[in-house]
Amino acid sequence: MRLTLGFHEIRLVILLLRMPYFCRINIRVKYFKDVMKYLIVFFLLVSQCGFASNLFHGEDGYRLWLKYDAIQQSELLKSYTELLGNYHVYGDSDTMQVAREELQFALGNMINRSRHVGADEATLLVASGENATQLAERYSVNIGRAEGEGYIVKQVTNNNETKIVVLANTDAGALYGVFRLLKEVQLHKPLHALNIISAPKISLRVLNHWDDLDRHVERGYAGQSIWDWHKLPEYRYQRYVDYARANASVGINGTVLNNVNADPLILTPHYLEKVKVLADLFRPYGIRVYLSVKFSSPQLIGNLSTSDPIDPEVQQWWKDKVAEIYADIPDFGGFLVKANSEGQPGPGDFGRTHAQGANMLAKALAPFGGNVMWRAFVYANEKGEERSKQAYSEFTPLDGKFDENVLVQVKNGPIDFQPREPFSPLFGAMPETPLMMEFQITMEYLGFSTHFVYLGPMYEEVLQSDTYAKGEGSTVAKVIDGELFDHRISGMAGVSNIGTDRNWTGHIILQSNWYVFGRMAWDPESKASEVAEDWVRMTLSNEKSAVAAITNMMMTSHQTVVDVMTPLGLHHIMGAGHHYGPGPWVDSLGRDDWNSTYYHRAAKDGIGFDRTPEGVNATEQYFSPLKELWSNPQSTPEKYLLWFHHLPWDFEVESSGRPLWDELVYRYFQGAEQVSEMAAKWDDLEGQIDPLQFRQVQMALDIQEKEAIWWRDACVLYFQQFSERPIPAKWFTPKHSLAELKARSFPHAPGQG
Ligand code: BDP
Repeated sequence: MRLTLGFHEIRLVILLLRMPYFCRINIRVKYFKDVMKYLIVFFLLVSQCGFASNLFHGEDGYRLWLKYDAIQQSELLKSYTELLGNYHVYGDSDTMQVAREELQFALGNMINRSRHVGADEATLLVASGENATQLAERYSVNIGRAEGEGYIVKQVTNNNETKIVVLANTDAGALYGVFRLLKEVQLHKPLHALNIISAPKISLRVLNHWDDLDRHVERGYAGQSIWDWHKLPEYRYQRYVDYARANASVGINGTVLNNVNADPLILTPHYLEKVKVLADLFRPYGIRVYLSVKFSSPQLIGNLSTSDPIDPEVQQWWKDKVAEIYADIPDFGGFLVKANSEGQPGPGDFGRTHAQGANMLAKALAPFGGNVMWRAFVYANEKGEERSKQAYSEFTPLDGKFDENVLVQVKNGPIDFQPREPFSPLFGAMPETPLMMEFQITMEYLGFSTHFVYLGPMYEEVLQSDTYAKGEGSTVAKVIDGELFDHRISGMAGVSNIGTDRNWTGHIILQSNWYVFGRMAWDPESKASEVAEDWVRMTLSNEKSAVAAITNMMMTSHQTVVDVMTPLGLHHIMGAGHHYGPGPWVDSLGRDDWNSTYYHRAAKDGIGFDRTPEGVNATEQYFSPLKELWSNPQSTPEKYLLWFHHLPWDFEVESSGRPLWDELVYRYFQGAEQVSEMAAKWDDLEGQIDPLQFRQVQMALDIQEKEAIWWRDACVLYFQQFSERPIPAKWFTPKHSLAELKARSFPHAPGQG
């Protein structure tokens, strides 16, 4: 236990010591001091036992970035009250109704005035469709630019009257516009020059919940699944609605409720009745519900003898099932499918291709406007092909063979959500198929939910990577938003980090990953730093110095976790199964491609995976000039060095001039140092943010510091067996022995598969 003296504690101690003066009582000073000493010790103990938060104001994080705290600055308050205090929301659809409710709630909190009045009296007008078109004419606004779910938020003047208008073509667009306006207020932005036009660049912006029907969350570290299947359909938590509000506030418009390792029962009437309730609750917020389905469902719950996609009975079974779903959920989004991957059934079991499997489902969904999101996360040890190459080999021949309403969902990297990977070579290589991005928001490979990691920079790095598919500038962002190959539908999925923890994500900072996912799905050109700043200002503090300090910490936190775990392009060396902690020694799992030794290839002659033409030739899957650049260690970015190359221990690392071994040790040393620095910087924030949030992050940083040293020692000592070189003493001396670290076991680590 670390004894932390916050400024509240110090203030109280001083107060206690000065009591005789305040009380002006005549007691013997010596006796008084003794009593005070006991009181102080008692107080400190209580405060360190976690009760202190009860004594002070504590923000538990439930409100996420929608805190809507009261505006204190009088000038701002005056202008907001003048322009926003009286509003009118046109229309009475459920969506316009929730837009009205959100305004009422938010403005009531922020400016203490919130009145829905007649359109003439109102200074804030919110409208969609025909109403918006009329207002646009009256105020000379070009609404055409707010396409689809887009919106315009603008200050307008007509006959000397100044108003704020939120205009959209659709109801969902108007709701997004309302959230955007509320964001401006939360950020304390002036309204006078307000002129925002925004429309999503990606059509399907979807969370993937890896939630099981028993409420276990695969790779979830924030409590149980928020879907209480057992109590549905009757029992509807307020949390369901707050979940929808949070998603709508960042433009997320879809949610896949259940795990990709799907339980076939989700398609039975018993569960569909529950799914319908969630769909009804989310609909007003512009959110469509999707389900993960098991490919063998016709056999498992339909009593058929096969699930072969070309079997007419199987096709009919899916058609009937889809019709049954749409009868209750008319805006059902469609299916997400993990097939022939990690033991899941798929069309391959019947000698059919992924396209045949996907198209069978697509044909059932098409009449209702539903989509299939077919995952490209496939690999099989038996294939004998190196794992990073398999998805490309299997899917590129199918380009052009998928039905119109199929999207192929591709993880950002070619292996599996590692702290850092080069982008998957599939991006750019399937011009005829809409490829959907799949990012991991949850913290499986990134320190579970105790590490301070903001993923914005990682998402940005991937999205801004140039695939060169159509020459320079063919970024991953342009592939997935449909621009590069002119696709009608586009998508981005994020594997959710949400659970029943009061603060939703287990660690307050990790709320930012849900937030940035939404922002980047809306606009994949977003800047991670700007998004981080917005999030900090709405969630933690609006004070300049705190905003700068926290944003800086967030922006470096991803590189830190890479240095802590897998620097220089190392990957997949986590503990077996649960992926908790280091496990570079893992070499005895059922399949080669689950073992750490398969990936790092450390030996006396060096370390790293030769994926060049001299090795497994994975570089050939990339377009020129990447395939040439990445085949040569001198022209490979250092961050991918050991991903693509097996290099001798004395290979000179260009940026530092150090031999590879020294550089590796240095990176691990630096990773642990960076975490300590982060902890120190966080300590400096005491008193600047809410005490409860401050303490929670501080305690998590204690864990992260301990684990960074664990990673450092484990990896350096393990690899040293091969390098046979010393650990430069100027950096550190390991705290643990390799034998002790290898003996650690964590049978109850959370989030297991
Ligand atoms: C891996 C996870 C596993 C998932 C799998 C997937 O460890 O739990 O089922 O990805 O994406 O990273 O299907």
